[in-house]
Formats: sequence, structure tokens, C-alpha cells
Amino acid sequence: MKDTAPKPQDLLEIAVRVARDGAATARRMRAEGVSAVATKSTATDVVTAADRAVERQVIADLRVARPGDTVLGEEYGVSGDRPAAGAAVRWILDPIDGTVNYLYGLPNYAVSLAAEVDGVVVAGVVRNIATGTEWTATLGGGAYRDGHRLHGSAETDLAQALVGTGFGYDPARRLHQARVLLGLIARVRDIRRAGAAAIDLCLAAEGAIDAYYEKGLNAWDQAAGGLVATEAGLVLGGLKGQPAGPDLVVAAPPALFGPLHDLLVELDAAGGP
Ligand code: LIP
Repeated sequence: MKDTAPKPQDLLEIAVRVARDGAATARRMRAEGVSAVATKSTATDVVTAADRAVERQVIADLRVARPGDTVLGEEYGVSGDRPAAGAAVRWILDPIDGTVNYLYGLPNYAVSLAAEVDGVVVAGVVRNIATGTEWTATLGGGAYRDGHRLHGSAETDLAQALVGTGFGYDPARRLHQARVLLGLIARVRDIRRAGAAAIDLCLAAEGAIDAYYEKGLNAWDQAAGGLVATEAGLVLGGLKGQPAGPDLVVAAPPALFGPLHDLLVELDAAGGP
């Protein structure tokens, strides 16, 4: 990282302040009544007015805090001019991860915001909008939940593992994911489907679930939660040496990552539509 690079802790403080304000806006708008304003990739992939309002607010706040930075957001894509000279900071934002939960009032949706410097995520916050729970991490600085340091699960036996996962919006992909689940469900303790990847990664980081995997995630779903997971000591990756990405994200403690990886390869979890 260039010596002019901002300190991860300084970027985290900006991320936390901006994410808290965004969460407050999402909460207020939910109390005023929430409805889907449009659909995206499929008829069940909804976006609400709050998703858009929170993203616009976070972009505006980041522009004040760090004028030269770029923002990659779920709803508006890339905003901000080419980074000025010196360290290129890109913010990666999911204004409301778990939008379907937000629509239904299931208290599992979050503002997820990460700061990436020269292509490396160095700070991240995931704030549950409904409960106020906040997970944070800085590169090399550890992961925390509401200020308590996280260390992931101590489970070493896949057959005893509580595994989190999720399903996409495309029916053909859901069918493939269901087939993978069919092959996996008798080989683990049980499955949990929380409905928000950023929160799932943080639950794995704190050991509330033992491991997590999902196909079809975008950078904004996994950037901040992924850093929380790795700073809690988890292995984060795809299959066959691939990095965590749209094909598959797997997060698990070192003892579980190998066995879960091999089972997901066997079940072609990164394949399908
Ligand atoms: C959601 C992810 C979740 C996945 C959903 C959806 P969104 O993101 O967080 O893990 O299962 O299909 O992609 O659409 O709420 O930002």
C-alpha cells in the first residue's frame, strides 16, 4: 500500500459514521411504510425507495468526507470521478443487504460498507438496521461485534456444523442451489438461511453459525462481511483455489474449510446457471 494511503482505522471511522446515518434513514423509511418500487433481475428481485435513498445519502456523505474517492454501489453502480493521485480508495456499498427481509419486516437486513485501497479491502462495517448490531474490521486489526473481538467457530467436524447459505433470484439458479442443498443437508448438523449475505458472513465470524457458502454474490454483498470473516480467523474463498466471488463464496474456520470445500466441489456448488 502506498505510504500516502489513508489508515484503515481512519477509513473505518468514516464508514461507521456514514453507515449509522444510512441505517437511521432506512429505519425511518420503514416506519413510514415500505413498498417495492421496482424489480431488477427477476420479478422477485425487488428494490425499495429506501435502498436508493440510503445509497444516495451514503455517496453524498462519502463525497464530503473523502471527495476524491470512488463508490461502487448496488443500485447506482460506480459513482465518483477517477481517484486523484496517491492511494485510490474505492468504497463498496450495499445500502440494504437483505432487501426482501426489509420488505417483509424480518429483522435481518443491513448497511454493508467496505473501503478498498489499491484493490485490497482494508476496512468494513456491517450494521443490522433493525437491531443496531454492528460488526467491524480493519485489515490486520481484527474483527469485532459491538466492540467484542471475534474468533469464529471452534467446530472441527463438518457433520456437526451449522451451515448458512442462500438462494438467488433466478428460478433456474434456485433449482441448482436446491440440488446442492439436497446433497449437503444430510452431511451437516443443519442449515440456516438468514437472507442477507453480509450478515451471514458476520454470523460465521462470531461463530453463531459454523460456516457459510453461497453462489451468485456481488462485491457489495461480500466485501465488508468478508473482511469481518477473515479478520475473525476464517478462510474465505471459492472452489479449487479461486477467490471468493460470484461463482461461490465459502467462509469457514480452517478446520472446516477443507471438508466443506470438497463436499461443495462434489456437489458442483459453483456450477449451474
Ligand atoms: C441478497 C443476499 C442474500 C441472497 C439474496 C440476495 P440483496 O442480497 O444478501 O444472501 O441470498 O438472494 O442476493 O438483494 O438483498 O442485496
